[in-house]
Formats: sequence, structure tokens, C-alpha cells
Amino acid sequence: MVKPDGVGRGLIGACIQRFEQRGLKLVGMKFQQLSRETAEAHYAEHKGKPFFEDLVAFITSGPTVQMVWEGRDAVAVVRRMNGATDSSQADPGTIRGDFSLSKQRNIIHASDSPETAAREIALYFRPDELVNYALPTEDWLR
Ligand code: FUP
Repeated sequence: MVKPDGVGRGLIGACIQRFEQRGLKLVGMKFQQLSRETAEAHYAEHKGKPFFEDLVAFITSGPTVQMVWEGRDAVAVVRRMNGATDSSQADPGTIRGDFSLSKQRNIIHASDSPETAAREIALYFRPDELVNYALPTEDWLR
């Protein structure tokens, strides 16, 4: 998910371009401002932590882009491409390491396991909103 700071700073295209160029396949996408209810469900694991209220306020503060990307070891690949949660610690070459310095306003979110991905996909997409298709390059990227 491109977060409100990523959208506001004009980085939607830069994020998508990196995943496309890596060879991942886009199978779902939405542009929306999250409700408080959805934001709380998204960050349920952080409920009760000192930064939870700020986090919900930030993620609902502007539009976001939800995306579902498929590919070989996609969860781990995307996490590495995003970089460390605290952008000031993120390696150059990662999205956070190239575009951000902040811990909270860190441009992008990605699921941290296949189980989390399944939960988050279900939070944002109905099954019929995910597109099943083949990319001509798929055989070269397995
Ligand atoms: P990540 O999996 O990299 O998105 O990171 P976490 O799930 O640990 O944290 C979710 C979001 O909470 C992060 F994107 C930034 C924010 N956060 C803070 O604002 N302060 C903290 O101390 C930890 C996380």
C-alpha cells in the first residue's frame, strides 16, 4: 500500500515502476481514503501501543493505493525492496532508503508474511476484484 505521504509526494508511479521492473505481476489495485474502522483493522496488531493513535490518524489522513502483486517469493522480495521500517535506517536502493527519512511517514506498507498478505488482501479486495491473467514474460521470471 502506498501510504498518504507516498501519494502526497507524487511517488505512486515510482513505487509501481519498481515492482513492475522487478518482474512482479499486478493482480489488483485500488485508490481510496481509508475509514478509521478499516485502518484499525489493518493495524490491529499494534492496538494498545503508544504510536497506535498517531498511526491510524496518519493512514486515514489522505488517499492510499492498495495493490496486490504476485511473483516468486513476492512477500519477501517486496519487503526487501521497501527497506527497513525506520526510513533513516533503510538501505539506499530501497523505496524508503531512497525517498524517506521518517519512521512513521515511510511511504509504503507491505505484508510481512503470506498469512498477513491473505488477511490484508481480504480486508481490501473481494475475490472478483483480483485479476487472473498471464504475463508474456512469466516464464523468464519464475
Ligand atoms: P512495517 O511492517 O515495516 O510496516 O512496520 P510495523 O508493522 O512494525 O509498523 C507499522 C507502522 O507503524 C510503520 F510503518 C511505522 C509505524 N511505527 C511507528 O510510527 N512507530 C514505531 O515505533 C513503530 C512503527
